[in-house]
Amino acid sequence: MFQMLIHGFALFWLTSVTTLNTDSNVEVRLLDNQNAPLTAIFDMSKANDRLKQFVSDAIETKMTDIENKIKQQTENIERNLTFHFTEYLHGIADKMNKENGIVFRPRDCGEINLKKGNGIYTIFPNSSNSSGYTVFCDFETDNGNWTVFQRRVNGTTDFFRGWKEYENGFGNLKAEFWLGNKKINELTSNGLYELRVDLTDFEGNGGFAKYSKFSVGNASTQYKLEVGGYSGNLGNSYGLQYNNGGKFSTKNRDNDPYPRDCAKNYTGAWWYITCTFVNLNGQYLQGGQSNLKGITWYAWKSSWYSMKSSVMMLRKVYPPG
Ligand SMILES: [Ca+2]
Repeated sequence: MFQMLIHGFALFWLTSVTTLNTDSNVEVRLLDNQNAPLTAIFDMSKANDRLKQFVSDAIETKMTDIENKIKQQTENIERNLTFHFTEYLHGIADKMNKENGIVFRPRDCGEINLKKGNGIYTIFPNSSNSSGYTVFCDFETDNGNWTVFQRRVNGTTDFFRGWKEYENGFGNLKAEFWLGNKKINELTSNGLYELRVDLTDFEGNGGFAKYSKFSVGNASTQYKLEVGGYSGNLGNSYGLQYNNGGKFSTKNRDNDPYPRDCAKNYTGAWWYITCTFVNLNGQYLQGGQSNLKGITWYAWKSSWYSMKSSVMMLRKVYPPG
């Protein structure tokens, strides 16, 4: 009879245990409350250890089962979250790729995404020109993002050239070059641009001029210069401001109002008027000679001192707001 009672209790207990589920603390507590008198009865009645072991094993098995279920559920949640997160990341990546269709066609050095230091990059200033062309980008000077369009360093490249060559450009982007009036026009037509000029002399001094407004017109304007908003230390009153509104002239194309031919007199090619205080495409002269045919910026030296190096570069101005 007693044996049967024990079995009855055990059965009741096991039934309770088997109904236990993961999200029911109430049932666990209930079970605990039931365990206390049961255990007491077991102890008092000296129920056989085998049954106790059986019950204990049953609980443990169930707990392990619950544990596994929780583990599985957690894994499912993790998997779902990972899946959704991955989907989300793919979504972002796709969006970025679409945008990169534009980003990977930078119109100037400022729009280049992967800036791997100063050097040569391909840009696409004109949307109708699908192949683009290469330019030298300066990402270091004055917060970078400059597209370089002129450089003189040692006189290895002849700059006393004709109209077509100045129109299309010449020289070596890594050394001395003129990017070309067509390209300079195209570049400065993409918005508001600023100009920076860096010069060095043969004594180790450097100077710069910045113009907050810079553009070069198209061929029909004879690549007319518009420049304004000077800052820097090269000086402006006998600087480039004088050339504002000037048409471009070369040794075989005289567009200047001077009765004679400025390009020939100054052995260069520039936006001469009558004629100029700045002549950065003039002859490369060694050792700081004073000669108006040289690479000059009169305001800086108060003379026709010919520079050791010259760099001209442009950058898009993003108006605030
Ligand atoms: Ca003339």
